[in-house]
Formats: sequence, structure tokens, C-alpha cells
Amino acid sequence: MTFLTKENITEFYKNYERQLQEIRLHLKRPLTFAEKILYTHTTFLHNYVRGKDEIPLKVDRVAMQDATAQMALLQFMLTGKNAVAIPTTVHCDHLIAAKTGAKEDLKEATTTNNEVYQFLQSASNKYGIGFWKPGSGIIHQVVLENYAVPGQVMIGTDSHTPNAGGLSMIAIGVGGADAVDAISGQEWKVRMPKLIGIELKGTLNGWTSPKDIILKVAEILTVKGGTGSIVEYFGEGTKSISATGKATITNMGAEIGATTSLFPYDDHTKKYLNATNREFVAKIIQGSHIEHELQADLEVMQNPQQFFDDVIVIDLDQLLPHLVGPHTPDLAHTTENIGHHTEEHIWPTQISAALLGSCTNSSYQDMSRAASIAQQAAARGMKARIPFLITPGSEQIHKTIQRDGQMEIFEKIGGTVLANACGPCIGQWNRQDAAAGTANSIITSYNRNFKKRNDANPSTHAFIASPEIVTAYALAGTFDFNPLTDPLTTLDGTQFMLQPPHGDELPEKGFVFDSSGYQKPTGKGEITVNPESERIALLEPFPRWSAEDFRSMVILVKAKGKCTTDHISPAGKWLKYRGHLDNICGNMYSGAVNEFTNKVGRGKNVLTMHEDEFTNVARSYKEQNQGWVVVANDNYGEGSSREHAAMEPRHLGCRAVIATSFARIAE
Ligand code: MIC
Ligand code: SF4
Repeated sequence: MTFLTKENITEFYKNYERQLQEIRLHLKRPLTFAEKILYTHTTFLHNYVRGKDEIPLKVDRVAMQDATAQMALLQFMLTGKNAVAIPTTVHCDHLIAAKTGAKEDLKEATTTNNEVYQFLQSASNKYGIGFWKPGSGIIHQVVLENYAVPGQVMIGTDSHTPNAGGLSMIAIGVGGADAVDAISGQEWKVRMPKLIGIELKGTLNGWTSPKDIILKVAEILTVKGGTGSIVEYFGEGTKSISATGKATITNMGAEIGATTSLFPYDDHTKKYLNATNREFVAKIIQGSHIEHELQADLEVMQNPQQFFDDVIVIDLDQLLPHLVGPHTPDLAHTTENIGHHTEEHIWPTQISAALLGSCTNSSYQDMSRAASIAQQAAARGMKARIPFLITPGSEQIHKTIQRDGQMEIFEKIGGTVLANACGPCIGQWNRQDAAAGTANSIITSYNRNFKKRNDANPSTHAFIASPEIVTAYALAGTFDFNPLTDPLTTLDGTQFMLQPPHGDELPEKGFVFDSSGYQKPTGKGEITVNPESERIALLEPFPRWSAEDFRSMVILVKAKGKCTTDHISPAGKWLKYRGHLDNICGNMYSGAVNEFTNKVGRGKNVLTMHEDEFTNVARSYKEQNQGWVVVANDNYGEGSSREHAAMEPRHLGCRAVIATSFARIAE
């Protein structure tokens, strides 16, 4: 089954080529790949100044996940439109809690979230949106497998939307309000991004994987380094990376604040399209001889300094496996020094759990390479020393690794396979083994490791690495181990060295296709919202600003250190109120650290002089019509696309956020 039509794709590439000719006449200079896509999508041809001008774009596609789609669709309802103007999908993945295993967890999710799924399903059906039911997979994996088209532009209400950049698409994470602009048929504007060129030299080899490239980039650029920029990869090294490997890199580009990241079209892209029912896309590209237009112009690659705002060179032959953390994705270590670093900083050296999967790293290749490590232990009767949890990215991957044996290998070493969903990555982890407050370390193949993110425990130290490295540490159970140089010991005391991982890029027997979780919209039906519901509430427009200056504001929060979306509006147990603005306000700034007292989530009500949770203080100000502001450091609102982090303060009477700088989506 394919979700794209031949006619549309043919038409798209015809226009792409024609427009490029016009653009070349207008700009009279060689173009990077990102520029080609942006300029072929602008509704007004003009030489846009990077970092300054806003460029209006015509978006080809919108994707939304269940935790953000609720608010977006509630806003769309306010437009009074009958249908979405461009292809759009909704994916149920964030609301499934990981407890026992795939089957039971999915069953429980469908019961507890019934009201929300009903709302999303009926709204999708009515407005012409493709709906992917719970259990069908994580949004970014499903988009990569079915909808990504090289050269197109997509926006998505999730910060890891850039995952599709691995398939040469400009895919940008946005808040729901932006998505609503696009689905109502309006152009979507973004500040013309700066361009960071990353030249990859050499070839990936041995233990090193695509994940190590992005962990290295995060170390170099830090969590703010990509802000306002598109990261464009080029060079020989890109050709040694599979399409899904590239997606891992572009996915995690969100962690350096990049608007998006992009890889050129090559044989791996083609192979992936062929393996996922989109041969016709690759054929049309080939037939119209435009492969060279799905990458930067030659002059750009030869003289990158002239065309990019910044150029970084990474030699893949020299790259070592990396781990990053705790609490931030730009604090890098290698397998060689992690053991020393944990001791030095007094982070727990023993590991309490290893988690494999997420939208970043759950491709066939990831699972196969991880399984090749697990197999070496299984063959010697050895098991993981710690709980080892696996979340496949989609039902397609799940079924394929079930058929091809990787799953059995994971289970042999004691792994538990969870539902195809976000699960522990977004705090949907009903963790029984480490009570809150217990200091412990975990290792994941995810992309984010802010405090409290996975299990709500502020004392959990989360480290991120590639799937194969996560598996090796699941076997060792400690950071005092380097899989590249240290032996593992089996139950009978024999020692052996792990051999470097290997794994097929794509399944030899083809994928087991599964689109049973897809519901095609009919364009009919009603949307029902129970007025008593605790989970979904219709919206009312915010009152218009009177255009007068704000005076006599009080400060509700002066935040110390990071103030990410996970500090402003944490997920976990609050995910359930994503469709109910007033109820979700209960978590407002509950993760923010008070600069004056160091307390988390609490501050003084300056009208009563009593200390309380920020949310209660704000409510009391609101009742008395007392406007308030927030003061914060750098990169306010880093992380997620959840616009609740912006809507909650506004709903409770915030007049301004004053910060040294803002993350793009938050801004
Ligand atoms: C995340 O990875 O933080 C999330 C959960 O996917 C968010 C979206 C959300 O909070 O709903 C994101 O990345 O945008
Ligand atoms: Fe889901 Fe985690 Fe990916 Fe966000 S980063 S979409 S929570 S798997």
C-alpha cells in the first residue's frame, strides 16, 4: 500500500525543476541543497537574507502526534473550516505508558485514553486527516516509512520532525498554531535559516554508528549551536550511511536547536524508497534526471566556506563511539573515558536500566546491529545484567524483527519488548525498580536526557548512546567497561571480547508491511466533546492585547539554570491533560528552579507573602487581575514542540517572558 500518488509526485518534481531554473536566473549563484528546497517552496521569489528575513513557504505535508494534535485540532476547530487544505496525518504514539509489555500496555492505553483517541479519530475523519491508531508506531518512523518525499517540505507538531531530513526532506518541528496555519491553507513563515555545512569525510566503521556523528556534532555545537540554522550534511562520508542512519542524525539535530537537518539524496535513499513501497518516487527522480538537484551544487561542495555560514568537518575514520549526559545532550564522553568520568563526578557508575529504541534509533539496521551484540552473549548463555527494554519504532519494524529473529535474541538475553510507542522516552515509564530520589544511572538510545524526563526521578542520570553501545552496556551493567577493549565474563567465568556489531541495512526478505493501524478519512461525521470531560475542552480565543504598555507586573518565576519545555510543562503524568488547557495548567513551571530559594516549582505570592506552587500563585494573581512576568536565562523553552508551554502561562495571566534568548519553537 502506498499513501502517495504517482500523479502528485510527477507534478511535484516537474515544478521543482522548473522553479529551480527560475531561481537560478534570479539568484545567479550556486545553491546549497537546503536553499533549493526552500526557494522552490517560497510563495514569493526574493533573495532572502539568512537569519533576518522571514520566508513564506508553501508546505507539502503536516504530521501531528497525539499529545500535540489535540491542541492543534482544537485550534483548527476555531477556524470554522471543513477540511484540511494539505495532506495531513495524526499518529497515536505518545500516550501509551510502558508497564509490562506491548500487548497489555496497548490494551490499557486504549481504555484510559479512549476519550482522547475518540476525539482525534473523529476530528481526523471529519477534516480529511489520515489517522494512525495507537500501536501503529511512532510518528517519525511511520512518516519515514510511508510519507517522506525527497525535496518536499513538511512541518510537524513534534520537535523531532526533522527525522525525515534523512530522506532529503526539509521537515521542521513547530507548535500547533503553526500547523493550523498550514492546514488551513495559509503559507507558513519561518526566519530564513542560516546554513551550517557539515562535511563528512571517511567511512563509518566498526563500533561507530550514525548516532556517534550526531553526538559528536552536539558536543561541537552544544544545545544552542544550531539555533536558527539548517544543518546540511555533504561529502563522501554521507555515502556510507543508510537512509535510516541519516534519519537518526537529522532527528537528533533537534537537540542542538537546529531548525532542521538535511542529507543529500543518494543510493541509500533510493534503496530505502524501493524497500518501502515508493519505488515510483525513485523512478520519477531518475527518469527526470534530477538527482543532482537533490543535493548541493558542485561549486558549493568544493568551496563550502563560501556558501555556508559555518563549516564543520568530521572524519568518520577517526570517530569513536560516544555517550552523552547526564541531563544534557552535549556533555560528551567516549566508551574509553566514561568510567573515569562517572567516578570523577560522582555519578553512579553502576547502570540500573538500558533502553533501546525510540523514534531516533529503532530502524531495522539499528535493531540488527544491537541484536548482533546481544547474540554474542546469548550464544554463551549470558543475560543482560540489568533491565533491558526495547521499543520498536513501528509495527512494520516490530513484525519484521519478529520474523527475522532479532526479537528472539533480545528476549534470550532477558529483554522486554514494549509497545511501538514513545513509552519511557517521554516519561511514560511505570518504573518499579528505582524509587524517586534514588540516585541511579540509565543508558538509552533516545535523544533527550533532561532531568526527570524518563522516570520523573530527578536523581536518575540518563546517558545517551547508539543502540549497539546500549546493548553492550546492558550486558556489562556498569560504565566501568569499554566494549572496544574489555572482555565480558559469562556465568561460568569465561571471558570473551565482543566483536564489532554488524547488521543489514534493510531486511533481505523485505519488510513485513502493516498498515492495519491506518484509518482513511471519510470527510464526514461529527466531533463529540463531552462538556464534563477532564481531558478535552473546547478552546476560546485569548483576549486581544489592548496595545497598551504593561505596568506594575510582578515576577512569578525567576528561573535558575535551564528552563526547557520539560521544566515549564513536563510530560509524564501530565500528558493526559494535553487537550484541556485549564487542567494542564496544574503543571505550569513545576520543573523550574526558583533562583531565590533553589526550590523546584514553588515561589512566593507577593500579594499574600505565602509560598506556594507556581501554578497556584499564578491563579491567585489571575483572580486579582494582577499581570505577571517570567525571567529566565538562555535558550528558554528548549526542547519540545509542546505549545502548552506557551499557552499555559498566557492562560494564567502571564504578560511577558523576559529571557536572554529563546529556542525557536518557544519563540
Ligand atoms: C519530546 O520528545 O519531547 C516529545 C514528547 O516528542 C515532544 C512533543 C510533546 O511534548 O508532545 C517534542 O519533541 O516535541
Ligand atoms: Fe516519542 Fe521520544 Fe521520539 Fe519524542 S523523542 S517522538 S517522545 S520517541
